[in-house]
Amino acid sequence: MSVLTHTSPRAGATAGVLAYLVSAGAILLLMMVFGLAMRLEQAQIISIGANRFYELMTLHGIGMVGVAALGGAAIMWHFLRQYVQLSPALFIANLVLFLLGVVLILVGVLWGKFAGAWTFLYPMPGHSMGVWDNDAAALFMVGLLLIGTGFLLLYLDVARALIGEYGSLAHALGWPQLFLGKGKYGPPPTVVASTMVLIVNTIGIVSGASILLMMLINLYFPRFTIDPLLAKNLIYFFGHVFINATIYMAVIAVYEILPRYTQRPWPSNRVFLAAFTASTVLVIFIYPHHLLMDFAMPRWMLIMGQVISYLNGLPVLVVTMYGALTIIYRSGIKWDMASGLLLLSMFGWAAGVIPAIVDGTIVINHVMHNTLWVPGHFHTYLLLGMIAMVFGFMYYLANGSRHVRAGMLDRLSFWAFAAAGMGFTFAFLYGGLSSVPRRYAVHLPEWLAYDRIASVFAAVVIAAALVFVVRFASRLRTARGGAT
Ligand code: HEM
Ligand SMILES: [Cu+2]
Repeated sequence: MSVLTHTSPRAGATAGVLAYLVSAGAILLLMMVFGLAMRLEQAQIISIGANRFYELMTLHGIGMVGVAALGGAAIMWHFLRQYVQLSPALFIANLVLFLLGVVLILVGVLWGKFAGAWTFLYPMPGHSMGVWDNDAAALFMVGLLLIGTGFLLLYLDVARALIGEYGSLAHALGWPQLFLGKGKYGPPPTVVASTMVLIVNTIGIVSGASILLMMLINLYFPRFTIDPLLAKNLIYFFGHVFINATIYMAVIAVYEILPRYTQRPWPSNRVFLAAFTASTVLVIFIYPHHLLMDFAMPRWMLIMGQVISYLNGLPVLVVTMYGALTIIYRSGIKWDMASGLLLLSMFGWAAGVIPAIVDGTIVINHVMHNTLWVPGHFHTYLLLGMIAMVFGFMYYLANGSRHVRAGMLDRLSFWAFAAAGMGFTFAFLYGGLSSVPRRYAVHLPEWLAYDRIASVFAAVVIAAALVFVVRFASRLRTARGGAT
């Protein structure tokens, strides 16, 4: 088993990986524009009306989660392929199902006017007060089911490949090294992270699919009712796990690219293995932090949600930060767009976790939860963390998997993205501090200043993202044939 991760024979991306990234880039830009439109509506600069706002909010929420999953899967698949035999056909099948799902969702929302948010909370999809009909809700939910099915197939293939190579998932997580002291280092970080993601996401997707099926039956046979609290638990379990898994897939870019740049290995020592095993368990039990306001929930579950919220993200975040800093320190690394974006992503991820820990505290949650504080938290770690990792990976491929000095426009876009991204997320956090509710199409005059400043920052973020995506799309040929 190789400890060194920078000795891969081939580094060029397959057409499948490029198709994933081009799709993710295109959908990302569109969803960012929808996000800007929402902010402009709240700022009362444009007026699209509340119904349109909630349609865009639904599309933006689900679309961005999808983009994150697609980008993360591309990173995971690209690097995991060095160690195990993955099926290219299933990889493509997932993309096809994804795009089919996107079409159904777009039709359900833009034509059918479904606007029940990406969290499709029961019983809202079936009780629209005349805004949309059951078929629109069904299109949205079937679209989600298709997307979930695609990812499930992908993860089953990952499981098959990992078990084929390492014997069992426990081995792939490095348990013999962690618990039995067999050798100093476990499987490569990419293998460990992929194993974690496949375990938690398979459970998450199956829960999501089961509640979607129940709700689809309920739409057409309303006598088949569902316990709303059970539904909420299943939905948030699925949602929490699925969006969290995206960052554990994307962080593989950090584990693979920084070692290549610094010519230093990133070994999976015991601390690393322990962090991933801990997170594998914790990410499953943490989701009640979304239900802290539901008084009908058993008290012990809420306390568990609070306590685990403090613990969950930290182990992997800390070992990754520590690993990244030690690997960079005195390595003489030459900075370029890929390594710069990856370093920014570490910062964005860490910064985004802080407001989450604050909000995961029950007494604070009762005041903050339905405010813009929460979008402030997740936009920080998703936009400046997760999406920055995807952009870093795009540059890495676009540069032929080599270090390439960044040009003026790229550099300018980098700093614009970082600065405006922070300004944009701070505007959400400040809104939260001033008790501005989230998911409101109409804002009070006192709140408009935040909305307007945020709109300017959002426009700058979009311009920078456009540069990143166009740069990548124009260098697909280099990305295909890259060499280390
Ligand atoms: C230019 C970039 C972006 C802009 C302008 C933007 C804007 C917005 C706005 C205005 C909202 C609604 C906030 C509210 O009033 O409740 C929102 C919600 C949301 N955004 Fe973004 N966003 C951006 C990037 C992202 C990214 C990169 C992601 C994830 C990868 C993301 C995921 C979400 C999610 C999941 C929601 C929650 C929707 C809901 O409450 O149902 N956004 N965004
Ligand atoms: Cu959560």
